[in-house]
Amino acid sequence: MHNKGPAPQLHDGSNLRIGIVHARWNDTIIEPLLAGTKAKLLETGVKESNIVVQTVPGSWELPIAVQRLYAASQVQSSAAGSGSSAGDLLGSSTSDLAALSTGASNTASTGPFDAIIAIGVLIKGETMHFEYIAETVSHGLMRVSLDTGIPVIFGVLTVLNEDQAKARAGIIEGSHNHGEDWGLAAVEMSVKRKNWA
Ligand code: DLZ
Repeated sequence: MHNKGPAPQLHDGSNLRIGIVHARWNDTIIEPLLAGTKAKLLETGVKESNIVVQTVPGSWELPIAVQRLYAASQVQSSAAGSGSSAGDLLGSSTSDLAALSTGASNTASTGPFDAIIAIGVLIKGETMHFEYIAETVSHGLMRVSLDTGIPVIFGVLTVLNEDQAKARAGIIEGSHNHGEDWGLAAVEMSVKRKNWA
């Protein structure tokens, strides 16, 4: 398996606040990707209470969710103590990934996110649907990143079949979990963005 991700850099995530929005399509692939992402965030020192996880139906909904989640976190930090949280804006999670997607971490912390990770799995079907969603979501996420000035990590697999997805989610023996790269990228880019401000 040649695809092992970027050469890792170690950065301290202990002062960071990270949002994750994931789609609920292809949840058997999403689940290990989300777990890999969270594992790396925690490994770099990001506190559990500073990781907010929200879900949307499909990848198409990721750009608007990332945009609103970030906006809510900004409002919240300027009106600290109001009792609302960025998590409230998108409602509570109802996915089967409940253990990873809900809990105290969704409401405990406040303040603007340093980065948001968008996770989805698009698997090509028989129509042009895949092409439209993949291209539009990619552009949408980049637009949100540049408009807000915060790193939006592209955790969207665009694959031709389920086997390719499994091979990028660490499910197949010896394969690399790309979620781990996304967690590390969020921390690295958050730290670098603060330094470049
Ligand atoms: C409709 C659809 C299809 C066919 N395939 C996927 C997919 O592979 N991955 C994914 O995340 N979402 C898919 N969706 C759902 C769309 O992203 C979106 O949620 C719906 O079109 C409603 O806007």
